[in-house]
Amino acid sequence: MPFISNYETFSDQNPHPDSTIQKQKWFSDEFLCKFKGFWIWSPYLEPTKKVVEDFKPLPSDVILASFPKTGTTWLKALLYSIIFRSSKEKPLLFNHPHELIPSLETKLYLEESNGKNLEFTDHKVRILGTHIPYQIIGDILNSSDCKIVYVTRNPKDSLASLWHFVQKAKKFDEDPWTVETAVDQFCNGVVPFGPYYDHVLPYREESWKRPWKIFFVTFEELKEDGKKHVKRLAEFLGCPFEGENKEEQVEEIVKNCSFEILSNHEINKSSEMPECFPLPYNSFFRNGQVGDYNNYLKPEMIHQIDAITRQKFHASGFVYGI
Ligand code: PAP
Repeated sequence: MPFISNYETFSDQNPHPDSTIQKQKWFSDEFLCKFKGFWIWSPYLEPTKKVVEDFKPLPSDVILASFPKTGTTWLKALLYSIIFRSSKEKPLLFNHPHELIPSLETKLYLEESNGKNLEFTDHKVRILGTHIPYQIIGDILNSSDCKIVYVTRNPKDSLASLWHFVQKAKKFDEDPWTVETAVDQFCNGVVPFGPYYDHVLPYREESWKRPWKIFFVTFEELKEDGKKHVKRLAEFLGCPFEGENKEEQVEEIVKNCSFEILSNHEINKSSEMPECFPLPYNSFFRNGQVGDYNNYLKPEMIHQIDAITRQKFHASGFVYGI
């Protein structure tokens, strides 16, 4: 059975009609397809192409871009809480962040409506997620005055998080997806929306060139000083915190979006499956720690990833990820 049910999955038994598409096994019977230099998990290939063909951001849109497992769910909760903070309703208590803030290629263009349900919100500001790399979606995002928020996370925690996430997807008795394989694939860039390093660097570079357009933040920075970055985000989004109780407002948002609080809402603890995703709501919340990779990656794996991090990040002036 394919990992996802409502979009076609291509495999050796069911090849993609365009046989020129380069494919690589990811795990079990799941494949990644090469698209414009990046590896896209096969069910997301067509939706990604549709985003590229069809999506036109509005100037008021806020786009949350990220590589998978780097803090997307957390940022969705934070952005929603910052932007709609005056609302009396508290939808985060009853709605999963991924449903409150849908992603382009994994939801809005995944379903048959082909992006028509982009009119999903009554709010003046649409917040939309995407994992599509800057090299593919950059021109589209630059075609309007929309704002982009990019979150990243150190490569080893991102990889460990992805490995755990995938373990929930399948019974791996006959064809296990080992940490060794996951590390090798990651180091070779064969990972959904990867290579990871090629995903992170252009968003970072653009945020340096045009800080009014792209806000770049790391998972670790948010963990260290959530208040500081929530204030910065609000300023970037043009809705700075004001008034006598502004410190309390910021504290409240940081607290309500913390792993401890967010992961304890019934909806986020639920083992039910969301409508368009084959993993339960609770699979987006594991432990949200920094450095948890130490519990899963062997020293030689850490060396292998660190060597690439030095070569890709440090050599280009981004001293991060080790
Ligand atoms: P996605 O790209 O599939 O949406 P994403 O939300 O980016 O996934 O990553 C999930 C990770 O964020 C999980 O990390 P872990 O496996 O290392 O635990 C998840 O626990 C973590 N996470 C989710 N919400 C929060 C939060 N509020 N604070 C900190 N970490 C969080």
